Amino acid sequence: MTERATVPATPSEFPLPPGQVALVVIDMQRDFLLPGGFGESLGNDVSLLRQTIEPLAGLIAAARSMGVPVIHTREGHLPDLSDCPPAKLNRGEPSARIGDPGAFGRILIRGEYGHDIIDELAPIPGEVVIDKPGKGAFYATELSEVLESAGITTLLVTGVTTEVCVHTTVREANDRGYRCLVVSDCVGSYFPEFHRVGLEMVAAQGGIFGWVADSAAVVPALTALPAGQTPLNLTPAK
Ligand code: C5J
Repeated sequence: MTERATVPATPSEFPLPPGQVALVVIDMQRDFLLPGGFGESLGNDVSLLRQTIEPLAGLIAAARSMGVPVIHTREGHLPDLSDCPPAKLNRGEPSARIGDPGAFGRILIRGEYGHDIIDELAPIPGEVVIDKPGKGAFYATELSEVLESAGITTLLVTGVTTEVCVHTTVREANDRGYRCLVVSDCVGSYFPEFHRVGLEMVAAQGGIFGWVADSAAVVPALTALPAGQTPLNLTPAK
């Protein structure tokens, strides 16, 4: 490992141990990001999420070029909604609920066009895609087994939204012993204030949940890793 395989981060430097790093891309799905989709139908400004696409595409490219595994997640439910608790399905009074018909198919239902990842960040063959019914990527998924089988200890966490699925996943990962760095320009929220505070919460108190740095700091450290060090025994998507 060279000196550059350490990310200058808040609240302290974040080393990238060769062979132990994965890039996690959370819920970059059409339902959340496409103009005219579910997210926008709830009154949200999707451009706040879409500004993550370009830096995240660059980060994913850097990870792929170094053999660092890229793990994608999708929030969504089975067509019969048997994995969607009533407390999630019925809360609030949104104009459209999970499972209702939307502009891109049934909202947040596995197999629908809107549930899948946006074209710009589509997984490539061999990359793991974790389908999750909750906000956190560890709850009711195979993520723990995937990471353990590959010897991953360190997560670069990206995606949407900062204060919901990114935060929940970082908290779950932190409790499971993973070191998490949240890449600030590669996570996004419909609420700028929640985004800002969400990032601050991760790194506060000496890094209570993890570390924060932008992609301009992460990419040089990633590309300083020895190429191809990461074990390739990740379980691909079902
Ligand atoms: C939300 C997510 N916000 N991926 N999902 O409902 O953060």
